[in-house]
Amino acid sequence: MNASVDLAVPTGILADADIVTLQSHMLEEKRRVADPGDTLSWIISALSISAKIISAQLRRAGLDNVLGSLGNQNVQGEDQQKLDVIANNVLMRALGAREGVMVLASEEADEPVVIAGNRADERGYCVLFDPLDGSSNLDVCGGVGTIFSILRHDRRSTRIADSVLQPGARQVAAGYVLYGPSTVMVLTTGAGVDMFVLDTAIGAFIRIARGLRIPETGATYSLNEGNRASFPAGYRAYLDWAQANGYSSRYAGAMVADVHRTLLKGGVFLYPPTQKAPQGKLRLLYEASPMAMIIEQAGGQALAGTQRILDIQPTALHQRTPVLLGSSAEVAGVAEFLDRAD
Ligand code: AHM
Ligand code: MG
Repeated sequence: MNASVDLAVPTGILADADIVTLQSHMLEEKRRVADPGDTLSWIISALSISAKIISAQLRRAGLDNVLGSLGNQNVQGEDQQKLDVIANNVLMRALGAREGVMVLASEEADEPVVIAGNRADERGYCVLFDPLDGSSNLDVCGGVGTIFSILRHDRRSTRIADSVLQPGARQVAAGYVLYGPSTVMVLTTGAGVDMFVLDTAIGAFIRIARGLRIPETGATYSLNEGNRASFPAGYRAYLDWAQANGYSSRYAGAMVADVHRTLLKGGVFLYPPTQKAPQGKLRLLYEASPMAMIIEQAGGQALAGTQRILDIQPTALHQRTPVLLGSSAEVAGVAEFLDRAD
């Protein structure tokens, strides 16, 4: 007996009306973002190829024996994982070769790298990144991510390298890649937030959501509660209130995974000041600022305690900041506890 063959288009991306790759998305964006020479698109394309390479390396890490520590510390005094260095090299190579990239700055490098050969040009860009955020999750096959921030070169800086020291409000694009069960890129170029999933069969990021909006509320908080005793009083008072009001706790220990869940499901993500880290643990320029831009573009709020993260004028590449971000009403609720405790 002949089995009948169903030739209907299978469900999944092919069932949708439009199939838009990250590349074609950037062609669409070109009309809105002033991007002479398509430099921004080329930078996003370098981030995309880096994400594909890093994603492939991560999937094979246990087989290729590249898990674990390198035995070194980075400039922040943190243990470097082998994959931190691999991911950093991939991004440096892919981005360093792009025309119009003037400065690269990474969590894994002490100083910004000025790309030789690119003249100081107001159309040039600075790209800042955390190559592999949450890398201590690697050994247990937990989610990790890459975070990036893109700024135009600031002609007023006396040294080209100082051009990276701009408030987050000046970012022209920001985003992250989450390496989880799928590899997901979330991107903003200043007009909303879009989400792409890597289709490994065809090697392309496919847009799966446009104009993402973070839920206005969400009864979930995400923070390292082990540090509770050393949080300032306002954060402790908020936790007492949240627990008395049926809130859930979710914490992956990787900012990209925790912010991604917060973006999609609502709630708040926090990294408060602690006695050990009075400015918090997270870095302003390549962790807090790009995440703040994403969250604000999705309709949420992002504060450093009570000040807007995107308004902070940075003074050092690796400076830290407290982080409180997520659903607008939830962030406002935490901020009230912080105000009251002052
Ligand atoms: P990393 O950039 O060295 O990986 O550190 C940043 C990570 C974030 O992903 C995460 O939110 C935070 O550190 C977790 O810190 P803790 O282990 O103190 O909760
Ligand atoms: Mg990090």
